[in-house]
Amino acid sequence: MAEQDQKDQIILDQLRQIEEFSAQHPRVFDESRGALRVFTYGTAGFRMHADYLESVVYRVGLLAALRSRNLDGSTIGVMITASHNPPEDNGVKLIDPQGEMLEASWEAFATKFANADSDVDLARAYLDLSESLNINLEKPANVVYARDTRASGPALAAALKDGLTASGAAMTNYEVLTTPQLHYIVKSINTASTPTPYGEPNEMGYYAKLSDAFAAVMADKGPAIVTVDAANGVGGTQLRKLADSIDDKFLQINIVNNASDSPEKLNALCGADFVKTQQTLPAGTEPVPLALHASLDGDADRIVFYYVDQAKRFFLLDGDKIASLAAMFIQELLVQAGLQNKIRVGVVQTAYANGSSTRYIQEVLKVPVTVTPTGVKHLHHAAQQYDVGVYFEANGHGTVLFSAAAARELASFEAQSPGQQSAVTNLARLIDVINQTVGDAMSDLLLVVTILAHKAWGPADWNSAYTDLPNRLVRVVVRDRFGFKTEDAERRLVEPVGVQAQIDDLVNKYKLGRSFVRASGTEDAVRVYAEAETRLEADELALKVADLVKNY
Ligand code: 16G
Ligand code: MG
Repeated sequence: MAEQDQKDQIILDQLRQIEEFSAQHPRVFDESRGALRVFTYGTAGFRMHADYLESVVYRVGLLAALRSRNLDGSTIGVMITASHNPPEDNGVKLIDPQGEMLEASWEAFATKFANADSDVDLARAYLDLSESLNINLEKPANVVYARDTRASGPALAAALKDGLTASGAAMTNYEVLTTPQLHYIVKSINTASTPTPYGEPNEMGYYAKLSDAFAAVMADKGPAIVTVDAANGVGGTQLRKLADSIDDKFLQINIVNNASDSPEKLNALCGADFVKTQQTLPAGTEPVPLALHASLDGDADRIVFYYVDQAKRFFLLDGDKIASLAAMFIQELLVQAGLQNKIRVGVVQTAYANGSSTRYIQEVLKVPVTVTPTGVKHLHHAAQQYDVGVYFEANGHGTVLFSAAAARELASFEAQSPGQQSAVTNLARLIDVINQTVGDAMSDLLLVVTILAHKAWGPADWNSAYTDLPNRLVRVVVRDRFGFKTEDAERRLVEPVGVQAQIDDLVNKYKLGRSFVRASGTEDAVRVYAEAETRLEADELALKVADLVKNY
């Protein structure tokens, strides 16, 4: 066969296989709408009831293969999880080569593939995308994947495997992992043959990297003691493995809600989302006063901390508190090293950050704050603008990014005193304690514990830095949430026209009042956030604004 014919044959084979396998993973008919269900790749990929997902996951496999080929065969990750959603849901998201979220321009391609009407249309969309981006379909494609502990996971992973097989991708199934572990593995694979490999590209390498750095930065401190609610998800088993690789003299972890083999219990009355939204203890905990507690979400990329005082009152230490603690500690070390003018720290938050945290970071720590729209990818990119970018959503999703230049500066720094030396050494070790690819509950746990140990602080000392303003979040079902358009990092409504002026009038009536409305990216509703000086006023403001928007 002539070379051109051979090429054509490879492409034709792929298209034929894509159609054949697609017939085994048909789109589900939505009885309630009397039409095929429509999908959108949102802030966290595709996420919905698992019954609808099989065709979507199959098609994500095709897209992952193209994404890899488009990036010269770099390894792409696919994670099957629905995070904090109920057990019957599932979801799927793509991970780019450096462990980052899928590049935004590809989200539309994912949506297009998921909504192709027929098997033939799907193969056509695949060919069209490869032609429009000049993707050579004969080139190798490499994809790795994993899933959380949901009952629907194995069947969806099988559908993904079919998508990868049909498109001729090489694949590795990492079975059950946390989302951040897969991000770590993707980055480690893609940096393996560079001068700065991120880590051993496997699960054991992940534990080794974190535990080595943690042992080094703890040095003569410890043991830290913490009780962790694992949401009955993947985080519990993985955290146990991490804890087993850390000496007891540094850290002792007690895990509760660790029934990952009972997937129907996932996130039920427990986990980071429950604790944050209900502002209360998870089921299955009887805290000792002033002891440190934490909750993970279903895929262990979020964490919140809390404790009770002597009177058994509950105190939440959420993402804003973590960001404040991390920024404070890193800034202190930089000052101690005399590097505060060379390495600039910044914090990235969303509109949901408590106003007290923003004031504390800007006015007390004198650290700049950037506000971005909701969704990790926005915060992550903004954090990359700083030498050290601390980013956290209030819900506990976040991490700290050290720029390559900052890491080099620390590595080559010549200390003039033992104090300077210890500050720089600790900063350099912190880089490896922190998962640089994405927010990671396990790595954030080590970060917080390290800082508390160095400060000799308990959770109440940490909490005393500032007092949260009372706040209230209300979910409002509206006729058309897409009619709500925002500007200024979601803090102001542009549409429906005129509503923002009315919100302003309400807000002005309350001391320290603040409120905003945005369409949810994961549910068919809008969310109203309000804060004010007292609990009563925060509740009242939230309800008034909710009342205002419910008619749109
Ligand atoms: C997604 C986002 C999360 C955000 C949440 C907001 C990622 C990985 N996850 O879960 O960061 O807080 O959406 O949900 O970006 P909402 O749009 O329904 O308020
Ligand atoms: Mg999550």
